[in-house]
Amino acid sequence: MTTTSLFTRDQVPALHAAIHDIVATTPVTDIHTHLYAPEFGGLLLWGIDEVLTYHYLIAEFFRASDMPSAQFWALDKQGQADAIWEALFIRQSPIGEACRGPLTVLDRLGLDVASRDLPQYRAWFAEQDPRRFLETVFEVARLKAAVMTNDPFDAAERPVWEAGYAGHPLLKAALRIDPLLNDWANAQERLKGWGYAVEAGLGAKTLAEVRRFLGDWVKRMQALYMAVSLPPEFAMPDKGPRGTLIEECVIPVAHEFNIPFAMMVGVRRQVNPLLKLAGDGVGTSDPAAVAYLCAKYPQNKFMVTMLSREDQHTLCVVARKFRNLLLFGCWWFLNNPSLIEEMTRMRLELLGPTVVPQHSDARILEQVIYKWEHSRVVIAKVLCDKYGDLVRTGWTVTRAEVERDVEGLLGGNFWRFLGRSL
Ligand code: FIX
Ligand code: ZN
Repeated sequence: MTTTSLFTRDQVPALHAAIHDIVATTPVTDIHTHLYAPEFGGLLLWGIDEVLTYHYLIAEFFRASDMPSAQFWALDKQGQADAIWEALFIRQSPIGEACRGPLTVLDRLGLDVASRDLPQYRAWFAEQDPRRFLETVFEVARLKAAVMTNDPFDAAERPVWEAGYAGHPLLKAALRIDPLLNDWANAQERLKGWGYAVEAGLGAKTLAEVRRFLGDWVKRMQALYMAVSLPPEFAMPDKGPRGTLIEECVIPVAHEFNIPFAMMVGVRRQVNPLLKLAGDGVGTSDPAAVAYLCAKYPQNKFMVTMLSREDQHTLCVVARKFRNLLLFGCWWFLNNPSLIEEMTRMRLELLGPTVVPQHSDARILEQVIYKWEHSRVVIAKVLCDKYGDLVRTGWTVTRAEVERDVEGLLGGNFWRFLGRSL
């Protein structure tokens, strides 16, 4: 089949086959992950014990097991992985999405899932070299690049940047500024310690110094965008520190460097602190805050994902009004086949192919294999319906047109929104 293949209303099965093939094979830019380049040492998580102790699985473990949380946290990584394997994979069937993930990973890496032989899986992973393995995993997942989450407030990460880390061909940087926008009192102390003349009150001199801080780190990281996660209460305008810092510092610096400001809205942190990283929850948010920023700053670019299912429709309508807004991903508790399908359908119906339907949010290297394979299948299913409806009107579709649209959905739209190419 060539790129000029033309599909008519009489060729829906062939069209569907082409869509599945194109979505499965088009290289992805994964625009939000928590992966790191190997130069960041232990920050790049990989291996079966990391895969099994992913915080999604830890949350599920505490539902399925009666082990006291203190006992679980006292175990070493391998002990935790053993406990999770036993509770979620052996004593019940691993039908949840977070459980299915590791099984897809093992199978696609060539391991025997049917054997249920965790020690054998461990032995296989122990033989891998992280640098080569990173490339292997990106090949298996068909990723051409992924964007990291880079936090200058992180004591483990910061020194790598300060030592002159020079970048990685597969992993790009994004400047994450949660501590600055969500905890100004502590951030101010940190900035002062790093030589920025900031005071608790947000006077003109302090705001200028915060802008200098942001600019320094955008340059140092060559950040593709700045990003923050925000609680359900996030509102704009806001006369408090967060609103002031966004309007007086983040917006002008983002404009100066021509990079988007990404807002991930709706996370209620530490609903159950006993679960540590697994203890965060969700609340509904107000997409009007996004509309306010898009309308007031038309020369700025915004990327937004919202965590609650309830906010998705209103957010789509906001995006219809503002070309400076790029919707992305099915974040966290939304990254399940049924919800990816619902959201992708709604977005394509309201916004056409002008969105980035998915990011992986991978924290552990191998997760990109399952997160992308599972999402690609759902995206293809939705696209089959959409292109099918199209040709049934009498419109014709070429393979090249589907390839063009899918390239955009799987990352091209992100690069064009940035005004850059990989
Ligand atoms: O804030 C974020 O970027 C979230 O994605 C993470 O903090 C969260 O823990 C996660 O891994 C969700 O998938
Ligand atoms: Zn994330």
